[in-house]
Amino acid sequence: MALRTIELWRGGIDLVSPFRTSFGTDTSRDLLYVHAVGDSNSGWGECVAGVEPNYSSEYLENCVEVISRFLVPLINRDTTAESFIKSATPIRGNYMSKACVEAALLDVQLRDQNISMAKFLGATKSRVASGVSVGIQNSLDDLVRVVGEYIAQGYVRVKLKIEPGTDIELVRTIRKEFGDELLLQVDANAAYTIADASHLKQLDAFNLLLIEQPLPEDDLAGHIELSRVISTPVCLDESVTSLDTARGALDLKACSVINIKPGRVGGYLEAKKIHDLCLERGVPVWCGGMLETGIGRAANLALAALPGFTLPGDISASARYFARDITEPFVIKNGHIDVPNTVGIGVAPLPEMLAKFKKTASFNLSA
Ligand code: NPQ
Ligand code: MG
Repeated sequence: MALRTIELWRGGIDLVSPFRTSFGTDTSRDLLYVHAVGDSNSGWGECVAGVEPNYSSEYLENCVEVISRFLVPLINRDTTAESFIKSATPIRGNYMSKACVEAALLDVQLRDQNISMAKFLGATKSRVASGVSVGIQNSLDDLVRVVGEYIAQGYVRVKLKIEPGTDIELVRTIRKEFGDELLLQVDANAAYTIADASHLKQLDAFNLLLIEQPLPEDDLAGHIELSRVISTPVCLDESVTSLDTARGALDLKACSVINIKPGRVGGYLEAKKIHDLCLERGVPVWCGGMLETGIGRAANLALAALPGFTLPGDISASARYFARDITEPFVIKNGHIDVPNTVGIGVAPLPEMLAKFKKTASFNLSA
């Protein structure tokens, strides 16, 4: 069961509503998929990079370049996800590029082996609790309405995007409107500095599950200091790019919770290692989201079904982001989403949706 070809597919899907964070506003999702075609099966991986380098330094066009010039040449007909990741060690950074190639290779090899991604990773759950990430709105009234709609749809946890100037009042309003029982957390996407520590300490009054990535990605010392000053648990997202950075952040007490995103850490194999470390240490983790379509969402569900994922994550229903997903849509039922249990990631692009995408590159593999 050998590989034959690596294809790159590009396209885009409009979002059902604009998604605003401290770093920008998105109205559509530009997409890059890696399609690994083998003798008997094929697999898909979704790149989580955005068009601009604002969530992190990675961006979509750069991923196309890195995958084409540096990662595809590492792949031959016998390459596996594991051998690929090992051979890609000399390529520094570029986590999102590595992750989507690895995901496509994993999907095809698990299909060849006739096992599901969930089983391969060690899943212990058949469905996962679903949380929702709510963008910055134009007014508090809009925010209350939007959060109310998501709660009515069954989301079991709400994450509010915050930035300087729209933070404490916003949390106070949502607590007042929806009560103390609501599982609530905030995400700053690195919009503050350690000089804001006493300001952020006001959040301690609202019994939040956590504050996610308050300070810049590289400011480990700042997160250590902030963790000492505030009682709200600090969770890292952008700062955690590998098992090593995860271990360092925990050893130094820069955070007490980790948001695991396979794309951000270079793949599902690395994501599982971070999960295993956190499980061993009793550190809660949850699975983040990058506005994935069904391809990335399916694989994330398999990961989030591991036992250490004790907090509800950002894996929402397809309809949270897209009127039509590229796969069969993932739906929320009683606050949960089913984990795919058929071979590989369990889903593939629908032909009528893929028809709107373009195959932009095709690389034939040698022996
Ligand atoms: C986060 N995701 O947890 C990210 C941020 C994010 C669901 O809040 C294009 C590419 C748009 C990546 C928007 C959620 C994005 C993006 C937001 C990542 O920090
Ligand atoms: Mg985040």
